[in-house]
Amino acid sequence: MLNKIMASAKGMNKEEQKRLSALFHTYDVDNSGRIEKHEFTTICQELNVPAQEAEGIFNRLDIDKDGTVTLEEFISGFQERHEEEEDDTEAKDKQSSKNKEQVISR
Ligand SMILES: [Ca+2]
Repeated sequence: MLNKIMASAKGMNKEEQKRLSALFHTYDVDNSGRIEKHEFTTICQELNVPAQEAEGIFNRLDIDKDGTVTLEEFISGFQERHEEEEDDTEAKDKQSSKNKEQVISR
């Protein structure tokens, strides 16, 4: 499992991995090692993220659809989005994604 984390985090700098890890633990209120859906939606409510958007983000992160997001899924999800950004988007789109990320990580 650790190898998979390392593989999916390839190309991501240490600083960013550390930041995502810290962010994960912020969401993981009960320190279960997984973000439960209700933990995620509760925090999104506090950040005034619309429930529908929160649900969409959660579903994207929850790769195996078991209703929880592990650190592995969390990092993979963000990594995939970074790859998408670099693939075919202009700087303007990148900026709007960045803003979204800041809303999530606040
Ligand atoms: Ca999951």
